Amino acid sequence: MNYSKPRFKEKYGNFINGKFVAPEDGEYFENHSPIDNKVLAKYPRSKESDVKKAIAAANNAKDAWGKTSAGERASILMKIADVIEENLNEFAQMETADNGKAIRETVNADVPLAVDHFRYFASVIRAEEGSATELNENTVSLIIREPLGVVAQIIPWNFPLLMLAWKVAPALASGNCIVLKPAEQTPASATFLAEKIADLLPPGVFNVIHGFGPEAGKPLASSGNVDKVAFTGETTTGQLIMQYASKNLNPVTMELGGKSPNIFFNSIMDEDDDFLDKCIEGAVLFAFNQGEVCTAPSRLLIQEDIYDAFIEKVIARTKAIKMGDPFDMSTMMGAQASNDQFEKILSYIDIGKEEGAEVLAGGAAQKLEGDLSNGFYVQPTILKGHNKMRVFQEEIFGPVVAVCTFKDEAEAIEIANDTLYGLGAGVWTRDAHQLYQIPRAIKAGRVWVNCYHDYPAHAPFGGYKKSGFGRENHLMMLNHYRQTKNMLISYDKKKL
Ligand code: TXE
Repeated sequence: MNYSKPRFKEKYGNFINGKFVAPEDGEYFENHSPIDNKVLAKYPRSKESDVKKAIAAANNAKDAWGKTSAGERASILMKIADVIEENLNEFAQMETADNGKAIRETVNADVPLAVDHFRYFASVIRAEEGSATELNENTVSLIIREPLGVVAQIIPWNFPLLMLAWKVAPALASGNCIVLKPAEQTPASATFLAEKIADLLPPGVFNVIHGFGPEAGKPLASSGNVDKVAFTGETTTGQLIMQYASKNLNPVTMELGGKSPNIFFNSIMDEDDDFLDKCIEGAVLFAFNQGEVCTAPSRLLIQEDIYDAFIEKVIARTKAIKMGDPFDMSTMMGAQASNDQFEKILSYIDIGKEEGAEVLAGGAAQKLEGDLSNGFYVQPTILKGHNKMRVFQEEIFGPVVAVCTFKDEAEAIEIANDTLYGLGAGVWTRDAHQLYQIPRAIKAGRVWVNCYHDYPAHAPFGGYKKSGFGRENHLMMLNHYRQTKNMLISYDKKKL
């Protein structure tokens, strides 16, 4: 199949109460494709009054939706999954046009994973059974889960559809109504989804508000008429959102930044075995999704006695990464999501150079031909230095990896944990002791062992330290979207 930029309408509305509506003050913003910097479409520049309308619609719908059975909700979630799957290529093309990521990723990862998240949460709510416990012979304790009501969800631009699925699937499965604000850089797939599922959900259950953080996100997160705020994005924005939500004592879940270590022990170096090739691929995953991943393995730690031999292979593999038209199935790395992001990444490469880091690969913007010359492309870049440098400590969110060596296990753990963040980590080894003990010692919510960047719906994901709190995916996520009611029933006729 030949993939290309899909056709967009000139402008779109907010999705409120089952319909697309214009912003109250008639203001729109232009959304550009980072592939060629051309305008894709216009979206509402929503303000507080639009947000209030969406929240009111969700509140009107919440009682009826909250009373639906798990079976009814599961069957709707299954249908949503089917709709996304039936339109997989359209979703993938839209996501590539909007975010700049390579089509081979949207076709093979973003969209199928989103489908699976809806199917997973449809299934787990069907599998849930009630529980009642006898506390003594006359007293029974019932544990009942109730939806929270209306949840505000604010998502970023790096995996627009998948981050939507991570948030929307468990919230709907638990019986909540939603007001979702996609990132202003990537409004397309949420709008397309709303269009496709408008008939599947009662009006008001799922609402989408477009616009900028301070104008639309802030009133949403600050509202006293929502019952929870879920956020994925930058750590400092997460801190602001917690402040807004705290005024209403609203619970929050926070998926924030990361600076994940990817640690390679000397036992990987066996040239006669495929596992070494797998390790090289694992090291190069810093460039996956142009490095715009909260768990990007952006610090590469290599045991010093294999450093020279291993880094030579990693550099060669990095230089072989094919950049080019994101709609070409053979392209491995596409455009950065925005001009801001592009400039931020290049400025970090300069900071690294100024700090004395050695450039082992890349180190500059990538020039492409024709229309693509206006897009935002950065070469996959390897910087050698030490863990105190800013390029080792600050989230760059681009295809830039900072590499250093370590002597032994203790030093590997020390460097790995010497960060404000604690989202992801990778450990690569053939040593049975290390493959258990090292992950146990790393302060991060997800440690991949002999693999990386796998995100199954049924494995919990979330951060330690400044990477946030709360978990996504896995059935434990349901409890972030529910109240627990305990009913204590006495069967004793006389005793109080
Ligand atoms: O993120 P923000 P930005 C990091 C990455 C990137 C940097 C800035 O390093 O370079 O953050 O990106 C909404 N009240 N990550 O500015 O601000 C905003 O509209 C309410 C890492 O795009 O976190 C968008 O919908 N909402 C991250 C969402 O928050 C507000 C993924 C995310 O935007 C708001 C994205 C406000 N005051 C960026 N301000 C990860 N680790 O996953 C913004 N928003």
